[in-house]
This record gives sequence, structure tokens and C-alpha cells, in this order.
Amino acid sequence: MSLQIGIVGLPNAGKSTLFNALASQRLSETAVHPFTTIDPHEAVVSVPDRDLTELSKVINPEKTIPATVIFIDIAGLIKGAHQGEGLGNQFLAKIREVDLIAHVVRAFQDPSVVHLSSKHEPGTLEQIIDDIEIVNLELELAGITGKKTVYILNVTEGQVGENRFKEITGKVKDKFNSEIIMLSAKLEEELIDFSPDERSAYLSELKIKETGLSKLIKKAYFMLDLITFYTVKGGKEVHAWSLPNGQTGLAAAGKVHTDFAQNFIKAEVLPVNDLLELGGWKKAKEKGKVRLEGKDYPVRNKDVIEFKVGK
Ligand SMILES: Nc1nc2c(ncn2[C@@H]2O[C@H](COP(=O)(O)OP(=O)(O)O)[C@@H](O)[C@H]2O)c(=O)[nH]1
Ligand SMILES: [Mg+2]
Repeated sequence: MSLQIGIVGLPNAGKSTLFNALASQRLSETAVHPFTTIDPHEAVVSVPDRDLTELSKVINPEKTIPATVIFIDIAGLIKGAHQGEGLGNQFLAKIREVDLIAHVVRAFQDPSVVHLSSKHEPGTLEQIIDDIEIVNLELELAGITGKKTVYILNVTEGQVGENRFKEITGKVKDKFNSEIIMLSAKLEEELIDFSPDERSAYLSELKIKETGLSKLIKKAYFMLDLITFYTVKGGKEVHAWSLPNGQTGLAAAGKVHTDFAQNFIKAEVLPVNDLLELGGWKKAKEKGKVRLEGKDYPVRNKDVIEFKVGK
């Protein structure tokens, strides 16, 4: 199962704009299916991963499959939602299923986009806190507590990284004791039609180090304590997988194939960097760099694993 991230927030916070941008970004060039739509509100998105791209260059497989994350645009959170106002329980049920809540908060200024409950200027700390508290109260009243939440400060394009917002991000992080990232949903949307090169050029012009998708996924992996491992299937298929940190070789095998866990004999393992440096699996093996590990081996981030299974 892919990691599921539910996008919530007040109406007009920029949820759908962000969702559409995430769903259509082609970040991993090696991705066969950058995204597939399951439902208009759900999108399977490739996890951007440079090591996977490099690994694929070295192995030159028929197929490269990135790890994926499912984003869900969960509309309908308004004051009174827990009592069935708006879409009511429908979306609350969705929120209960996700691994992580991505809570979009409006910090962009645009007089043409109404802000329903604003007592303060959009983009001020007061309004941002008010908005967050409305949503959090609804979730709490609906009994959704203890879920991990990453806040997304949606700022005006061209204002990403501004000191004033950096200060706000710090304050929100402390007040709500959670993680927060800053991005512009509008800007992410503009990136849709860009080639990877154009995208990098545009981002560096705006002094932005990485796309919102990349920031969000990194944060999600960090918050959920996930690691990445790779399989190469004898050189035929390079595949990236996510796994909770601390899980064993056996758990990793089960992720790849149920039969693999049942018939597990051993795992051949080496760090992806070693494989890249040595220029391939065979060469690494010749040099004695590939280790043999058993069922209980705690998988490390960026391990390349070949499972040896019986029949
Ligand atoms: N200027 C500006 N407008 C935005 C931004 N993000 C969203 N909007 C606009 O705000 C309106 C509501 O956005 P939408 O994504 O539909 O919000 P949702 O109700 O949370 O799904 C749309 O007109 C968007 O174009 C942003 O970063 N900057
Ligand atoms: Mg929407």
C-alpha cells in the first residue's frame, strides 16, 4: 500500500490547486506512470528520488518503478462539519484512513478570492492561527485526534521564502507542535507545463531550492519515519519501495511479494551509493561488497536488496 496523504483546509485555502499541481508533476523522469488517477480526488504520485534515477542509469533495466504516494483532495471542511454541515461525515471518514494530514492554510493575498471567516488580513499570523484552529476544532469534535499533521503555508507566488513568512512558519510550528512547509500552490500549478530543465531554471530564478511536492514528500517520510529501499530483479526492473524505519528484511520481502516473505532464504544487500560507485551489481559482488543478511536484518535507508527465495 502506498502512503496516503489527505489534503484538508478551509474552502479557498488552495487545496485543489495544490492537488492538481501535485497530481500532474512529472518529477521522476524514469517514472513509467508519473501519476494515475484512481478517482478525481485521488492521485498516485511518484516520489522524487535522484538515487533511483542514477540507479536506473547504471542498471539500465526494462522498467523503473518509483515509490508512490497517494494524495487525496478532501473537500468540505467548514465550521460545523462534525455535525454534518457541508459534506459532513463523508470526508471525515476519508481523513480517518490517511497516514498523514496535509493541512493547507491560506497565506496568499488575493482580493478576488473570498476568505469566508476572516477577521484579520489574509497572510497575517492572526488569520493563519484562526484558520488552523477552526479546522483543528472540527477534527477534534469529530474525534479525529492524534493524527500526524503537516501544515502547508500557501503563500503568494513570488513570496516563497520571505522572512516574514519564515517567522510565521516558526511560530505556527511552535504553537501547534508540528511540522510546516511553505509553498505557493499557484506557482506549483505553473510548473505543470514546464520541462524538468525549465522548472529548475524557473525555481532557481525565484531562489527556491525545491518544488512543493519534493518538500512535502520529504517531510512526510521524516514525520512517518519511513526509509527507502530498492530492488533490481536481476537487472530487469529497478523498483523503489518505502518501509517504516526499523523493519526487517522479512518485512521488506513481504512488501515486494507475499511469496517472498513465505519463502525467504536470505537477502543480498548493499548501499545504493556503493552500487553506483562500483558501477553495477556484478562488479560490487566481485569486489565482495554485497553482504548476505537474514530475516531479522534491520533494513537501512537506501539499501539495494536482492531477495533469495525458495520455491
Ligand atoms: N494568488 C493565489 N491564488 C491562489 C493560490 N492558491 C490558490 N489560489 C486561488 O484560490 C482560489 C481557490 O483555490 P482552490 O484550490 O480551489 O481552493 P480549495 O477550496 O481549498 O480547493 C482559486 O481561485 C485559486 O486560483 C496562490 O498560491 N496564490
Ligand atoms: Mg477544492
